[in-house]
Amino acid sequence: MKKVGIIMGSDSDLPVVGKAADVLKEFGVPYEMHIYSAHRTPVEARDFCVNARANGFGVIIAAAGMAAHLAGAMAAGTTLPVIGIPIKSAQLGGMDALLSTVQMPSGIPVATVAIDGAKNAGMLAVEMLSIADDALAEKLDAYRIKMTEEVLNKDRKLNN
Ligand code: RP5
Repeated sequence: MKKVGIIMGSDSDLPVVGKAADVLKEFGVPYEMHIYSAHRTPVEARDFCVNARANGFGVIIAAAGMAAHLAGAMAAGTTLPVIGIPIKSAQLGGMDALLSTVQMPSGIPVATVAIDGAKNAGMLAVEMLSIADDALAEKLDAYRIKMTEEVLNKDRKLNN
């Protein structure tokens, strides 16, 4: 199976970004995590995305806060799908990173999830890999069924 690359701009992003890794673990999807910044380590960030496909990656998740160029920089260096996670900042609450991540010029897409939306980034990566992996697609079906049952159980309890 292809790996997922999880790249974050700073170790301060890890408490949020770890939730994407938790999803990948739950679905048995291999991944690598790195701290590469578009601003502080541009050479390493570029090297990662340029070689990602040859190194066995199928999807890249890129998380950054503030002037968040990381996901866009990743997307510029690969034709693999890139999922962007805008990270909440103390100053602007994540709107800064959301706009920096989502407003990509046409031709270089970043599939942007919600501010701090690391769990959905992990889910989306699994869904992307499931296109070529029937066993993974079955796991996703089972996950949906379980989620539905959990909600309906809560609904039943509400009126009892
Ligand atoms: C971004 O700047 C990082 O992704 C992080 O969200 C933010 C702040 O980084 P630190 O100053 O905490 O390292 O590049």
